[in-house]
Amino acid sequence: MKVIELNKSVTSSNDRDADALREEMRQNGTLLINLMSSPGSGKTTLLGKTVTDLKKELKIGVLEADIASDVDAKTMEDLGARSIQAHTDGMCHMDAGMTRRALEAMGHDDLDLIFLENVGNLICPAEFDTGSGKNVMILSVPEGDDKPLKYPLMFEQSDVLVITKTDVLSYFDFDLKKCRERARKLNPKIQIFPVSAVSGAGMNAWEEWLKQAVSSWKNT
Ligand SMILES: Nc1nc2c(ncn2[C@@H]2O[C@H](COP(=O)(O)OP(=O)(O)OP(=O)(O)O)[C@@H](O)[C@H]2O)c(=O)[nH]1
Ligand SMILES: [Mg+2]
Repeated sequence: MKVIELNKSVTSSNDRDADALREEMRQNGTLLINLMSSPGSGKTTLLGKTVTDLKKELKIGVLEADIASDVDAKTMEDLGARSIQAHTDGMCHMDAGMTRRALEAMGHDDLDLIFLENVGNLICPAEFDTGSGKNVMILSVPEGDDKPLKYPLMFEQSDVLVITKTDVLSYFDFDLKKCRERARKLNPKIQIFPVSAVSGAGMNAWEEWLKQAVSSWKNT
């Protein structure tokens, strides 16, 4: 298992670095997806199911960013994705320079799709462009339907909202309709996929969106 220790990028313009990385990934035909959410919302579980379902059709890599440990990268490798664990030196987000270094250490030229599992929290990752082609956020049912009100930037920055753990909806007062309305008020273009990575409900629509996104990324 490869582990890379990253520290804060020293360049002055993260936005410029992010644009340059995005352009290179576009030239290479590799879609980088920045996956953001709270700790424990279900990123690794969703990715595990997604990799298992799509690995015959797409070459997939996963960059796992955490403050410590390598458990998530090990899980991904066991499921058949190329993976690297990036340690962020205590930082609560990935920036474009850190993402580039992790990509280079993993090796990515032959991949169709790469997920960056960002550090778990709903604040800092939304503030730093990683150079990804798409931003995807996860909100899980136990976290509550009020999160768009509390963390608006994350919802504004995301192309897709995956609402996960829908298999436990009946145990919580999570209002799917209210959550959709709150997210769309902040970001009218956001695409929303309710799923359960455990029962598999809704996974098909999310995976179809991914395949479509990879194909349009290659053809633009
Ligand atoms: N019921 C249910 N549990 C889920 C689902 N997805 C994930 N879980 C559980 O939620 C817990 C956390 O899942 P992870 O996938 O590790 O979450 P994560 O976002 O990767 O966590 P960090 O990397 O620590 O931020 C685990 O116990 C999973 O089994 C789901 O769709 N339904
Ligand atoms: Mg994880």
